[in-house]
Amino acid sequence: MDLTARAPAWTLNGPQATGPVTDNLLQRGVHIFDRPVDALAAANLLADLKAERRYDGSLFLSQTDFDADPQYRGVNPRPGRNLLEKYADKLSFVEQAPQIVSALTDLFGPDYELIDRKVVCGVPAKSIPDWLKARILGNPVNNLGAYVQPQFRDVTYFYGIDFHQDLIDFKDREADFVTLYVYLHKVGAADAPLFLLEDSHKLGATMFPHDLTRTGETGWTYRDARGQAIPVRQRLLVGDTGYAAVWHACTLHGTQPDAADHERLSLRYLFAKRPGAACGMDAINATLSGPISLTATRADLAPDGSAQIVRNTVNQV
Ligand SMILES: O=C(O)CCC(=O)C(=O)O
Ligand SMILES: [Fe+2]
Repeated sequence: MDLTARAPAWTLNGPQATGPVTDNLLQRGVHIFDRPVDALAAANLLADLKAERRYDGSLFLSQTDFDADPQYRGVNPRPGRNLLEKYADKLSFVEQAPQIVSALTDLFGPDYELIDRKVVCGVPAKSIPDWLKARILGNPVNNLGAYVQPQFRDVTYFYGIDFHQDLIDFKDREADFVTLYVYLHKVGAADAPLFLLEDSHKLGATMFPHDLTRTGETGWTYRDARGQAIPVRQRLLVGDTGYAAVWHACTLHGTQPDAADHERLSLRYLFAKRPGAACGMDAINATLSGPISLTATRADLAPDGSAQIVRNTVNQV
């Protein structure tokens, strides 16, 4: 990522100075950290997380138990049921890392809010029971929370998720936040890396599933419902232990199902602006050519939370 300091494309009235991270989110929708967070601390946390449980077929309910009472909602980590709560005092390698603090200060000013933090697990194909694989085939969002045993729902488990904006979980909220992702081990092309579409934040908030047409090896055309179309570039987020990236709430990204023979364990944070003085994030949002909030963020779910659209774009790459 080009970190060369250059004059921002906008000006702010007020004392808030912003820098290269705001500039990268404004220009590309993403900032990839040159400097990873402490890899030793990341490996240490990973060892703890692995000692907690096996991230394999033993996570799941039986087909009979699932079908007896399918629950699609309320199956993600939440306060009181979040594995990271147990390891809160081991997270300073991320939360106090100078490059992370400086990036968040660049975007939000010194007073920003942590709105969520959790472990995300990409579950490898071999760990998913056959009945479940058949059932979720082709679904755009394979969050497996509905199918894992209740005591394991303190982590979010994915078997791929189609291109989405993280705003998807926040109807009626402005895109006043960013996602910070940290890899706890080396993530290569086979380890369910994130695919991110650079420049895709520029259309603002749009409804999931998104209108994307491939134009080449890494190129896509992205359309909104208002008749705008822009070219966006696919970037594979691969890197070593401690790799970190931060993206705008409207930046499209997704993952393919985990083809490796092991799980991918990562940290996912959301950080938001606190009410107050204009900050870098406001300057970014002022440049978007679409809304910064939606009254409905997704059209893929039936009223009970199960999938009613079976279609997937990221898996066609
Ligand atoms: O880690 C993944 O597989 C993707 C997760 C993701 O995009 C999310 O949690 O919003
Ligand atoms: Fe996401």
